[in-house]
Amino acid sequence: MLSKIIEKALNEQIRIEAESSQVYLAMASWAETQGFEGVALFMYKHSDEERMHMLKLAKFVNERGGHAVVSALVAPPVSFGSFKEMFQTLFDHEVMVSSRINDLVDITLNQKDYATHNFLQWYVSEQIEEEALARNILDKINLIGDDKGGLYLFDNDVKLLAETSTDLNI
Ligand code: OFO
Repeated sequence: MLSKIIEKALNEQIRIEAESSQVYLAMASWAETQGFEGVALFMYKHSDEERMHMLKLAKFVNERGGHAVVSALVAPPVSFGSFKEMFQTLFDHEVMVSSRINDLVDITLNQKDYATHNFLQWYVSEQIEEEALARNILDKINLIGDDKGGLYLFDNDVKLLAETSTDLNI
């Protein structure tokens, strides 16, 4: 049985994962309107992944006798400036999520809830991969800058990455 403190903290994480899904969906839509099919596909998949992260938490909360709450979400931006800015936003967002997961792990230790602590290890590993991938993409886009030809090739690369990966791990 979950304590009220853990239930509240997990519900907060459910909201964060849902907002992540919305942010990446907005990025996908923006990239699509700019004609960048690969980046759009990557972001659509990323958005689905975040929804999966959210559902995994919701099911865990309910299985352990709590109540997963579906809360109101902050609307994401409509446009993202440039691809460089967009991938920087993505990277910063993932760093923020990692720090929230770490806070959650801390709470489970304080509360001696080892089952939830164990469950959260999946998210800890996931965040290591997500940050690494986001950093990798950001490095590439920093190299390209605003070069149109480079961006075209970058879009193709990202498309390939999104198509070949069943789990983007982001
Ligand atoms: Fe990309 O973060 Fe979920 O966990």
